[in-house]
Amino acid sequence: MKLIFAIVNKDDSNTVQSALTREGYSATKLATTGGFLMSGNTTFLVGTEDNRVDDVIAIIEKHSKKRTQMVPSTTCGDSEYASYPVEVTVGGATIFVLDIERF
Ligand code: 2BA
Repeated sequence: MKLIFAIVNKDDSNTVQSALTREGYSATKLATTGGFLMSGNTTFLVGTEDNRVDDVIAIIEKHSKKRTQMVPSTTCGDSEYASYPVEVTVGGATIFVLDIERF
């Protein structure tokens, strides 16, 4: 059995949650905050059988959009060009898959 951690944009979270539920997966949704942008995102915990991990990832991928966001360059530690915002691409989803010892 595996535990999937999936960090998605909060604007996609309801769509991802509905799709996982519709396909029969149990999921827990946590309100989280990205360390870089310091803005809200959503983390899903999904426990499932090994042979269903790819299906879960495909569902999450399908409903998680890529976005670009402007951030002050000071966030990147660049003091020389501090006044210039830089563009970062966020998402679709950041996913970790862990082995479950016991459920
Ligand atoms: P944030 O930490 O707020 O990062 C948002 C986006 O900012 C990232 O998108 C990436 O494009 C950019 N970014 C992050 N750290 C950066 C840095 N040191 N220099 C330049 N740009 C940087 P994603 O990669 O799609 O990540 C989205 C969110 O997923 C992150 O939000 C964080 O909450 C989580 N995440 C990403 N990688 C992670 C990791 N290795 N461990 C734990 N959480 C992670």
